[in-house]
Amino acid sequence: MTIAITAFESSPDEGQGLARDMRVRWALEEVGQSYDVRLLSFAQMKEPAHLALHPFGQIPTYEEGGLALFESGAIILHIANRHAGLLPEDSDARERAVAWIFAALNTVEPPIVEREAADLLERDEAWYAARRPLLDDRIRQRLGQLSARLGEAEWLDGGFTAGDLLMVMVLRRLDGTGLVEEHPNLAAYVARGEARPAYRRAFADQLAVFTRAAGAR
Ligand SMILES: N[C@@H](CCC(=O)N[C@@H](CS)C(=O)NCC(=O)O)C(=O)O
Repeated sequence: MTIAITAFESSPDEGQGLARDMRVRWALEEVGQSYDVRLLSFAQMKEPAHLALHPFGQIPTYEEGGLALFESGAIILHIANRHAGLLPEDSDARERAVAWIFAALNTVEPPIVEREAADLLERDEAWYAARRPLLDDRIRQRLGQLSARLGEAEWLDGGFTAGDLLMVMVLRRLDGTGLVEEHPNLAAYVARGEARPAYRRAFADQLAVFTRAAGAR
């Protein structure tokens, strides 16, 4: 059955692979599923046709036959449940991998997104300069805890799972901040994720979209 996902027509990250379609692309590459990509402008994302798929008018979405999903976590979990390669066979290990999916999205990503939102929307506020270090500290606390848990292991719990895929993508949001590099084991963990052939294919595909859009301007 054909899989179709949505992505930015022209990503604000300029091809850095930080938009959340990258997670879905990577997961599909890991499990060897081909997919089509429907590119959307910001205006199209807020139109009724897309809002029917995604109540918040965002990307990514995922369509497969009669199934339409939104939320990158739900999409990754669906792909991981449907295809071998992203969740362990052992049922306890599988549940722990799901816990890491939630940890990435629910515990590690929120303070990172909060910092991004502050930089984007609050720079001109009088309290921005005072608040910013607090946001960094919240991220540092999570990174310290994550680093302690990862230790010298290659992945978070045994072999590579969907939990690692999402955690690497969440940590990548900190590219250029130096925060991940404060923990060499986390920096190496992200580099291991980025070195996976499936990651590289997904990254190249999303970059090609941006390059084409930039060339057409
Ligand atoms: N929690 C959602 C977040 C989706 C999200 O924030 N998507 C961004 C792109 S990465 C978006 O569509 N932004 C445009 C907008 O919100 O108008 C998920 O994980 O899928």
